Amino acid sequence: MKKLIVLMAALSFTAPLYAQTAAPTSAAASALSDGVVRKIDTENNKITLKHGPITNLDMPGMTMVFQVVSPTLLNGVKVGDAVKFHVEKINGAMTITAIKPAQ
Ligand SMILES: [Cu+2]
Repeated sequence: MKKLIVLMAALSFTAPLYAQTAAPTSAAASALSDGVVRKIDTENNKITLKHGPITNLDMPGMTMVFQVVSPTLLNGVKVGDAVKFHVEKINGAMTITAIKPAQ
């Protein structure tokens, strides 16, 4: 039990540090992938995308649910939109850090 508490304390300490370093700085970190919005869940900060290959995560195209790093990211897109987005693995969850309608 004590071990678990120590682990959780360590996780909660490292999480904000990771969030700070997750800001896109390199080409790979800012790579945009193509997708189409299938569903938006503003209550849970989640979005379902049918996406093309995500090169920075070595993921082939599929339809899946993503977390968004901030609820405001969901304001600029709607169901049916073709979008460009960037996703990072943050604390084990695929998390969208940027998303915008495709031109
Ligand atoms: Cu996927």
